[in-house]
Amino acid sequence: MVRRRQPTEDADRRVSRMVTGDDLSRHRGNLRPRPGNEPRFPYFATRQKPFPRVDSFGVALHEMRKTTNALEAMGIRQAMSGLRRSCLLTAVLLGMLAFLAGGARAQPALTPGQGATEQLFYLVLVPAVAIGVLVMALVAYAVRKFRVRPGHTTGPVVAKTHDRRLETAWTIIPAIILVVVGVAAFQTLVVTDTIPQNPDATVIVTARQWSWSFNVTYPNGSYSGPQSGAFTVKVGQVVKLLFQSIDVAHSFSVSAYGLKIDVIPGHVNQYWFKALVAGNYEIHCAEFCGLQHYSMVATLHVSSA
Ligand SMILES: [Cu+2]
Repeated sequence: MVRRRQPTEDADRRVSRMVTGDDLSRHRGNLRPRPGNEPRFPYFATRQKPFPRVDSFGVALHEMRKTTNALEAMGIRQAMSGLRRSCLLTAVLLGMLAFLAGGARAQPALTPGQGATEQLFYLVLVPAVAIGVLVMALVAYAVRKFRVRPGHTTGPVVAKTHDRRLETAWTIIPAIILVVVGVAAFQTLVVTDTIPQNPDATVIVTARQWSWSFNVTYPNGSYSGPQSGAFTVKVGQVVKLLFQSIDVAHSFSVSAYGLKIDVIPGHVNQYWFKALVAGNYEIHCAEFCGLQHYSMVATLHVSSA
């Protein structure tokens, strides 16, 4: 008895001949190897169970199996390729993000240090999100394009494993990004951590369980304090801060300024700020220092000059 080929098998062969050599998806997944059609790479021959040969929605199986390359080989062009669609989506998301970042930056800086810190934050955030979105889009594209499809039995004739230009690009571009971020981070540190030599006011901040007190001294020798729970400076004054603790470790934090520095017993830390906008700013302790740590708050009053 002569076994007749099933019509669907003929369709398989016809379609797989139409798929061009650079389509990696052909070696993902196997049907049961038929004589003369054994997979060239045994590694990919693990699947023994055939894929279900259903004819869903009245569409012939070989019609469902056409890849992008097969469509191109037949002279049919899609309106937009998957990669182009991914790039467009990435561009739209980046535009939205840049818009949001621009809105957030529209507020004026409260101190030079806060402005520099926020600038660095967005300089890192925007490219990081862009790279994340790009990687996710490429993964989604690759998952979709190279997914397992029935009838894909052999790999490309010449498998591509190296691309010198691509590898050079993905080495040099991250190196440039790291250098830019590193330089920007040091520039920010110069702004935030350079303690001024001739401040307009020096504030000795004393921390104890569980309150803050402040002694403000001026270059002409006058002073105010000690005041508990609040102190006042003027807009534009360069203020030097000296921190001491009389018991345990605390941390002086003005979150609106992005300013936080540890207050350690036996060691005087220094910091500085220059208020640019009048207002009242909350000071709180940012190091757990005992049961009433939560109540260790104070207020910085900035009066207009
Ligand atoms: Cu504390």
